[in-house]
Amino acid sequence: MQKIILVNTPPWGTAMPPLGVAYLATYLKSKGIDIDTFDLNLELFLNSGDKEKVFWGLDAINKIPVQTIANNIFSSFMPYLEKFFSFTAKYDLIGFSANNLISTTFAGILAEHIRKRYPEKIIILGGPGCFHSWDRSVVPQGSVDFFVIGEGEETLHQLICVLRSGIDKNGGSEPIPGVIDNRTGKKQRFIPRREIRDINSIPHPTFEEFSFTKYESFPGYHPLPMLMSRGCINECSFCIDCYMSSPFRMRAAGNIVEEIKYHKNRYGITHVEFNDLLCNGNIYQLEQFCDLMIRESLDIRWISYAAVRKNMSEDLLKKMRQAGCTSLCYGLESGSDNVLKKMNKHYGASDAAELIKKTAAAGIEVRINIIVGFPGETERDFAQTLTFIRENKDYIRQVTNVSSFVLMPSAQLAITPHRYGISYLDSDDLGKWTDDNRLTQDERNNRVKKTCRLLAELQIDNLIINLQEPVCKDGDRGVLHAAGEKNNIREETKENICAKAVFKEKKYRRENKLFKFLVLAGLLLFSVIADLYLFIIKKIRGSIIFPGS
Ligand code: B12
Ligand code: SF4
Repeated sequence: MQKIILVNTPPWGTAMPPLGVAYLATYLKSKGIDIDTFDLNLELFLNSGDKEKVFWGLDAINKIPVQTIANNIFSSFMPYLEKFFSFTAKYDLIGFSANNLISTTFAGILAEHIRKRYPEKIIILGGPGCFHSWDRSVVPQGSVDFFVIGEGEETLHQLICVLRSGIDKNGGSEPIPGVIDNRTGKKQRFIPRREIRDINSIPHPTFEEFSFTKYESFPGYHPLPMLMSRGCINECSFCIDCYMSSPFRMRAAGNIVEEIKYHKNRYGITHVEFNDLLCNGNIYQLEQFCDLMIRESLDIRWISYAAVRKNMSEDLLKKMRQAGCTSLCYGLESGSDNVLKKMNKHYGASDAAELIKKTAAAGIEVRINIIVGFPGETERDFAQTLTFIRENKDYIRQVTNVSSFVLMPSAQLAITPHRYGISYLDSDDLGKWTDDNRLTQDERNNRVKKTCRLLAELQIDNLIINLQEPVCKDGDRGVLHAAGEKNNIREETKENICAKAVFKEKKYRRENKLFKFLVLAGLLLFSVIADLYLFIIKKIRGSIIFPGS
């Protein structure tokens, strides 16, 4: 097992090389393992016409069933993919990187074809798109040998070493932490891998495998993706991202700045897009990073996601601006204290308003995300969100995502749905739930539309609208290819796929009203019998105090 290739699968961003694959490539090379990479996502995008570009749309996943998109990408690029399959012939191990459910579905199709042509190849699938069981349920059985769950550096390295050593052939190897062995199709023991504690020890990506001129770039804008941290400090009740790479760890200021200098000197980058879940998980270290950036006068601009935190001072925000920060995207989510509390956010609407004002005053563009239709969100709560946007319109540059709330199976909310008043209306469709206020999917979508109308009225930019509408409206169908339509596609929403996989594994702790009733009835019966027993004892002996006591 000598030749290895890592392949980035579509759809994913096409403005910059994929960060996950870049990290893995540099890490393996640092361990003396020679590998190639291939950005299939970019190549297909560059070969696509207007019709196919729809599949790369950020909200395509909410409009068109995932299998439809994956099948259509496959049928649209068949001639190109034929060449790709022949190209893979020279590799012994093919590692697909999947960033979302569409890319996992697409990687599954590719793996199935490669398996048919070259049964001896080892095929591995990793990335955020196959982290959860429901994501993996879309991969055809027998196509992928191993799934790598979570951070891939150490896991992939160990897996390659074990496969190369041949120990594994005799079935003698112990389960590798972070790896699901999918070869037999039977459930195997899975040991999660411990996160890499000291993330300063991970060599930063060199990106030397990627051809920069191919990525979309604008005059004066030459970005690269980076991470200053891994994980998150919070556990919002609806979130699943915080479990993918936990706990929160931040790189030392010097370590981050060294990487920026490297990319600047080698590639002449002008911008950095931090892909962290939040850049302000450790305020002290963030400040150290800003101080160093200012001292080094690197003239690099950067953007990031951030959490609303009460301890973001005016001074810090000014320093961030001075250090090159031009935009922060806050996961603000709601303008209602009631909803923010249910979300397990550690701030109220007034804290958020204060922070975005301070951010804008420091000269940093404010982007926010909004979720509407959260379980327990009343008409009044929703109105408060709209009022929040209206009152703070002068400080908000963009509402990046307006999303109808989606129940993700491993989020706190879905594990204890009764605590949030959620009841399922259809066990096969996670989209079909209601809450104590009888909030319906239609109403959730209505609230998205109302929010978007307000944004249009206030002339606030809005990038992604995540509606949870019935799949494949006629308008969307128009963009699909006839070939894909004939493929006997199962039309399922993202939520359908989640629900089926999770209900099948019986991971859900669904509120069982009958069970609750039986327990209560049992307790009642027990106390009646106990009372009766004591009453009879008293009648017979004249006292319930036993002799000698
Ligand atoms: C930045 C980002 C984007 C950027 C990407 C910009 C870019 N070019 O870098 C943009 C805005 C384009 C984007 C788009 C989308 N995104 Co996005 N994105 C992210 C985010 C925040 C960070 C990804 C990242 O760079 N991570 C850092 C790298 C180093 O980590 P990594 O990729 O996970 O790689 C590690 C491991 O996974 C593993 N690994 C990775 N590949 C492989 C391969 C092998 C063989 C092995 C062994 C291991 C392995 O090893 C790596 C190193 O440790 C994640 C959040 C998250 N928690 O991951 C969401 C996330 C990946 N995105 C997500 C989604 C859904 C989307 C969109 C569909 C948009 C949408 N409607 O929500 C689109 C995708 C379609 C499209 N057209 O692009 C979801 C995927 C959920 C899922 N399981 O399906 C995530 C998890 C966020 C979320 N919960 O909604 N996204
Ligand atoms: S702050 Fe963001 S990433 Fe962290 S738990 Fe909350 S929603 Fe998830």
